[in-house]
Amino acid sequence: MSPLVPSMGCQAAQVSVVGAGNVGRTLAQRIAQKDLANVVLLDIVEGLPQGIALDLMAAQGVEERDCKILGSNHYEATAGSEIVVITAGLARKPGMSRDDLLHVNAKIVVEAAQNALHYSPEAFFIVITNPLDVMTYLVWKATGLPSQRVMGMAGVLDSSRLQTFIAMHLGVCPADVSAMVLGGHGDLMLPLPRYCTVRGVPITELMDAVTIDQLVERTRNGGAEIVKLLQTGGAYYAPAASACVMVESILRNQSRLLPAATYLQGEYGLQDVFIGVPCRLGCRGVETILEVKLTPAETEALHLSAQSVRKNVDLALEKLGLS
Ligand code: TXD
Repeated sequence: MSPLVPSMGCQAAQVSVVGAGNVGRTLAQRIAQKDLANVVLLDIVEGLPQGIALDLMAAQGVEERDCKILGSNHYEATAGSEIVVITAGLARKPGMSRDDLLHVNAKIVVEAAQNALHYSPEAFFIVITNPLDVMTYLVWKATGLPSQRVMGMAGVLDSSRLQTFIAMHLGVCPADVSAMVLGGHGDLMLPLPRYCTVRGVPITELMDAVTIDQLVERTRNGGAEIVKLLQTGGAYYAPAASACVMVESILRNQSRLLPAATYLQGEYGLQDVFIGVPCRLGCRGVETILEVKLTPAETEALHLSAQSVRKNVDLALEKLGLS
């Protein structure tokens, strides 16, 4: 019998996940479970990404999957990635707002993006680190990439939370609910009940205004509710699942219409800001921005959210010397 030699098959796609903490490692697990791509997990802590990667690799046999998962502390290992996901940075502690993380995470994210770009010049960047919309802007600015190749994950998560709360309230399957949350990933996010439906039926026909307001409020505080319960760290299962949907839409060119933090150049009356709006994500990254009709009050709320993002972008750019 001749010995087996490794096959020289086609090159699988590679996704690098910077930050092997809760979100990063859970995302790596989901990508592997879905057989989407090989994964490189990178972290600053020695041994951490290697240990997580080995543990995830050890599950490949029972999962009957064949993704390579590699852990490293060096960016060389990320070379040739199709997608780089940035989760590196600090997470919130109870009582902290996302904006409290601004300066420390800004430095981490900018360095991570520049290092990763050096080894993967063709990559798409998906930013997860908070404060999300600001970090996404900084990655775009620091890399100099076309805006279609840089996006932030938050809207998929916030919409999924609202979807779940609506389903829990009505006692229906979350898969039958469709929800839309736009705006920045913060207290000023903009859930849009008018665009939330259960199998096409607007929720405004299924519940009263007071109930809708309560579900919207719970969505706005969805992250903080979990931070308060956990006491150490924040949510990660739903964030990782949400990021995975974006990764999949790009890698498999699914053209899914997903709310993502994207660069606006006049859309929604906003300029030079990354904020969550519906985007078509495919093999060219952010391929289209969908402008849904907003009421004057909704437009005002979106602009307020954008103003708060821009204020923090200016602060961070100044501190980083990037302005
Ligand atoms: O919707 C969203 N966008 C979010 C964002 C949903 C959930 C979490 N959100 C934010 O993602 C959260 O507020 C944090 O800013 C990030 C990561 O959250 P996670 O829960 O994964 O935080 P962890 O478990 O603390 O992991 C962060 C890892 C940790 O292993 C650090 O060692 C690593 O980041 N880290 C670094 N890696 C590489 N390079 C540098 N410089 C670095 N600094 C820290």
